[in-house]
Amino acid sequence: MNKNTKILIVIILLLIAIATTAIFFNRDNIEASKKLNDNAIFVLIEDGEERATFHMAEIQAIEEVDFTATLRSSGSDPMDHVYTGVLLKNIFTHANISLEGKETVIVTAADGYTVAITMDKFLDDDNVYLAYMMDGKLLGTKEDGGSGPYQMIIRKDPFSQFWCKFAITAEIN
Ligand SMILES: Nc1nc2c(c(=O)[nH]1)N[C@H]1C(S)=C(S)[C@@H](COP(=O)(O)O)O[C@H]1N2
Ligand SMILES: [Mo]
Repeated sequence: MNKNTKILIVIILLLIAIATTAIFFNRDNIEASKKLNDNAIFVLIEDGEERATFHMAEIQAIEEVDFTATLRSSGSDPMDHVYTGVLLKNIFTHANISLEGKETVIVTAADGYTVAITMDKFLDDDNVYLAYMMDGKLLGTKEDGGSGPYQMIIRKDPFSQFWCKFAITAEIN
């Protein structure tokens, strides 16, 4: 074997090693994001105090509904989608948190985004949802280009900035 052939073989072996490592890391990533979805918790806060945490399965067990809403994402035309989720107020009720005499609900996201919801909207029977699926697919995380695992949707709101992607907590005051 001449010197050039040896160098070529070393380079090829290195490339194979790099590719293999990349595949392994990617597989880890896929598993990690799946876990993140399954383990995704949503926290309820009342007057500054953490009152309850829910996993996705627990939220799904409350009262899962399908509803349509118009997604207004920047850079694309408004699009109707079927979302799957639970009325946000039902999650509070499920945690035995009273909705009476309260003034606002504030939803906070993993990226620091917050949305305040007035009580009249919040108490509506078909408006403020915590969704985890769109068109039958999990919303996914910010890391994999999704808008979840949870997204707060105000379906009657014409202003898309009042929806909250990557929602992690809701505080009632
Ligand atoms: N967590 C989070 N939610 C968010 C935002 C955001 O930056 N972070 N942007 C809002 C705005 S301004 C819009 S128009 C809608 C749609 O965002 P998109 O254009 O990124 O799809 O999400 C809203 N919810
Ligand atoms: Mo926006």
